[in-house]
Amino acid sequence: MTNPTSSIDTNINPDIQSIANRIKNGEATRIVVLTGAGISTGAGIPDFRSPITGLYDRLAPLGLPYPEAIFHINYFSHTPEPFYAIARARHPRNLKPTISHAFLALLAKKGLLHFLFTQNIDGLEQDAGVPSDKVLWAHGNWKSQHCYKCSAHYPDHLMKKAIMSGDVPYCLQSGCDGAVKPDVVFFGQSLPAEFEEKEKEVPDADLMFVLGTSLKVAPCSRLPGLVKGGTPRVLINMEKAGDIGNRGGDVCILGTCDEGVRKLADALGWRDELEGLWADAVAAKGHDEELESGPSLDECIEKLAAQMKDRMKVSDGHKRMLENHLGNKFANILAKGPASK
Ligand code: CNA
Repeated sequence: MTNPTSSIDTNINPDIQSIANRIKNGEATRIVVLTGAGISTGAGIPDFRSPITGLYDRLAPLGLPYPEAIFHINYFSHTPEPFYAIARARHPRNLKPTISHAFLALLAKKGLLHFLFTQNIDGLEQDAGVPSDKVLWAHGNWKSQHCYKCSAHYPDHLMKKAIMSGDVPYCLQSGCDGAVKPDVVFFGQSLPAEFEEKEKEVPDADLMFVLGTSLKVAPCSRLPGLVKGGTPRVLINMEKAGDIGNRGGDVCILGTCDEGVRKLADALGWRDELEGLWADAVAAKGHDEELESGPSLDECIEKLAAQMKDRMKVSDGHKRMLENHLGNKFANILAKGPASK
């Protein structure tokens, strides 16, 4: 069977062609890119906000106070269990970069990528070959971990054990009882200091690509607004996002990121080079057998929901026992009458 997305498109949309012409004519040499979870859904990592397939909808059985709670530092500080219960299924482990990640690597290879802001924590940009000095992991990544309380480093091999078992790892420093957290920026935490520096360079862009993001999480959501008026902004996403499309020069390529970058590559005449770069990156990605096996995300959620229900039953049981106990005591007091002085 032939893959319809793999054949070269000769019927190119004029908006896409105009962006490609800009690049081919040397009018776009300082390209700034912002990526989000939608660039990695094709690699098998669910995004947050897509209905049904997104993580927030799938977490519903847990009855969290609000879906973001699992990634909020305040919630994690007293209830880290849900985060670790699903950590193994969400760990980027053996996931391969998508052709969209390879497109970014190709921009870098051609000297056109000024800078990439990624909101993703999966590290697939680097796996695809984007040089690390061209990327800001605005929300951190899974590559290291520290105690959320005292910031002590926690060893990689113990972290891997925790992810495999789903048990919360705790700080090894004596006297500290803080949970260990991967160096992912949680809601309620600050972004890396470098963000403010790099943000200042966005107005220098002569083209901006925004791929796979709902633009609902600040401060990255404000980056497209910093691009100078008249400079083209290209959104490649399943749906409209932010105000992209409202300015002259904006182009919205709606659909999957992978389809969108293939169309652009066709218009640029880069298609074969892109497919080759992608194939090499996929082949080069290492493989960790131990992390490969394990329950799926939905199985992890189901198991945790059952545990939470059991705990509720226990606390309901305690409540009933206490009510009975207090009820009996109260009845005894009433039977004895008021205590005499
Ligand atoms: P989001 O709010 O879940 O939005 C994702 C966007 O991508 C939505 O507009 C979707 O319609 C769109 N989308 C989904 N799949 C595709 C696809 N194949 N092609 C094109 N568009 C698609 O996620 P954001 O990134 O906007 O929000 C920022 C959060 C998400 C950050 O804090 C991340 O850490 C977090 N996140 C990261 C990952 C990851 O590292 N891969 C996964 C899930 C969430």
